[in-house]
Amino acid sequence: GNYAGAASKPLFTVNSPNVVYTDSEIQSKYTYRTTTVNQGPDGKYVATPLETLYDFKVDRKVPKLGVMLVGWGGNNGSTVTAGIIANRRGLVWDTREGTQAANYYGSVIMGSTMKLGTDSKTRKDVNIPFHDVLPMVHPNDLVVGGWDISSLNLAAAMDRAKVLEPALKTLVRKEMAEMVPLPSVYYPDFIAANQEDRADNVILGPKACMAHVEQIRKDIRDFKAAHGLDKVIVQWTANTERFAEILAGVNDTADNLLKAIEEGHEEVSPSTVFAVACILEGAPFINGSPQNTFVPGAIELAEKHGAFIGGDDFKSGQTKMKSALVDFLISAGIKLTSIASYNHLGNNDGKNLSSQKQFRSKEISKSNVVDDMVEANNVLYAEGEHPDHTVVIKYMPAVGDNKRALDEYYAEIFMGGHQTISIFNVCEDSLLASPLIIDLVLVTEMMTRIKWKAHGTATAEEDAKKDYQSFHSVLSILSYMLKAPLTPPGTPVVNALAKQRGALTNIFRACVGLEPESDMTLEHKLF
Ligand code: NAI
Ligand code: DG6
Repeated sequence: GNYAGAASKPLFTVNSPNVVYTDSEIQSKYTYRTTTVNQGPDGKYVATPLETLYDFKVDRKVPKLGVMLVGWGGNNGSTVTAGIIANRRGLVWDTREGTQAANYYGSVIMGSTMKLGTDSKTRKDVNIPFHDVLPMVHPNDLVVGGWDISSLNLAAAMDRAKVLEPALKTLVRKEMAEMVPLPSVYYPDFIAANQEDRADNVILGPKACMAHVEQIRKDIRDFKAAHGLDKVIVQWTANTERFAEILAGVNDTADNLLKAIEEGHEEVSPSTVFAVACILEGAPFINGSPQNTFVPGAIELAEKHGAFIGGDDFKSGQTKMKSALVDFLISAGIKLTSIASYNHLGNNDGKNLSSQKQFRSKEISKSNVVDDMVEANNVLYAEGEHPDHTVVIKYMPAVGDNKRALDEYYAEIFMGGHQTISIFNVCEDSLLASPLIIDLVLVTEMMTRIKWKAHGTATAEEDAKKDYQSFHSVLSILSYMLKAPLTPPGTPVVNALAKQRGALTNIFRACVGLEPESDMTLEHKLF
């Protein structure tokens, strides 16, 4: 792996006049080829191939990275922390089925591979770990901290979560017990009333104010200094909040949002206060829950400060399956007509979601995930036509973190026939979410070290003088890990899982001057 601070020797190098490796950077010239379309008055289309030449540069220095979780003492927060410790220490523990070793299963970056190319001799694919495509932080090197409105230390929090095996908990208990969440902001109206008994670790004051923003900024700075970190990334894995109302003059612009915080407006949520603090502090902020943390004013503020944000809502079990299955059905030309999705779960997330307003946030993020696939198929669906889609979530304490998700997909096939697909998905919710938390951190950090500039808008000399820029503040590249991907204002949302992975893979490839993986494999067809 790569160790913090070192630009370690990469697993592969690219042999091309367009790619230059220096000690500190990988520089590439990359031609992005796309297609622009015009519709004529006769309704016919003209498709024109378009080329843009970009310079990319990747900073090769892997930083010492901290991650601060809001909701650190929750099921996800305690599970991901124990998981990182277990991996870092290479732990092996007893289970009733035998020994189990720590792993990063479920992490795209740590557990999956990417085709690098075709072996010149054997003509077989050469696949490499995703983590080796660019010089990325290794999760074992992450320093974890964060906030929670509950004061339990992380060892007690992992007991409360009831996710991990006792033998593993024993091995990490000492280290976990020394980790105590910082006090957090708590505005009771935003989460379920049934959470109140947890809130014994709160920064005083029941609604937004600048003092809260400043306290969070100070917490980030102190954490950075205490651990000698180069960068900190903050992630919301706290309770699902209700939606904030979008109000003119309050959260519609960056200036209004800052004013609303100063004036203690009641429609500013804790998660938005965290987002604002992170944006002002230059720490990337990712929202792992469904609520509208990124009100228009927060997005504008991020753009103004060139700060990275991403969201919303981790896409772990049922929805990940949905965004793959619906992609398959509709791409196969099968007319999906309804999806009925039921969940029951018994963890604290389920308890919070048993309250109507918080459920509504989740219902929205779980419901919009097929829109782009339906809209893209104007053969099967008329304008405005949409499959029926219902989402039900019930709190069932007995099943704890072992969420049950039952889905029925009903589709119309050839000549009026029907296909019914029924899925029963059982999984430990936090064991699916933890690797996503890691991926979101690793990819976000990587994006802070990639810069680009475009050619072709001026002369070669003027192109050369242009400054490099960062990607847009809203990191839609994170979509694969998120249910309701946030995209730069005015740009489309992509939910189809294969496309989301394609974007992630191919942007990483472009940064080292490699063509997108097109899967055409002409080398195996034209010879
Ligand atoms: P949890 O309820 O166990 O943990 C949430 C933690 O946040 C609690 O410890 C709570 O005390 C704390 N908290 C609440 N308000 C806070 C605030 N203002 N500041 C700091 N801490 C605060 O829930 P879990 O299972 O860890 O899930 C966390 C979030 O992630 C939920 O919103 C859930 O909907 C979302 N999520 C979880 C997925 C999963 O697969 N586990 C997938 C998608 C989203
Ligand atoms: C039940 O729907 C509770 C939710 O928090 C989900 O478990 C969580 O959002 C994961 O959802 P999904 O659809 O990605 O499995």
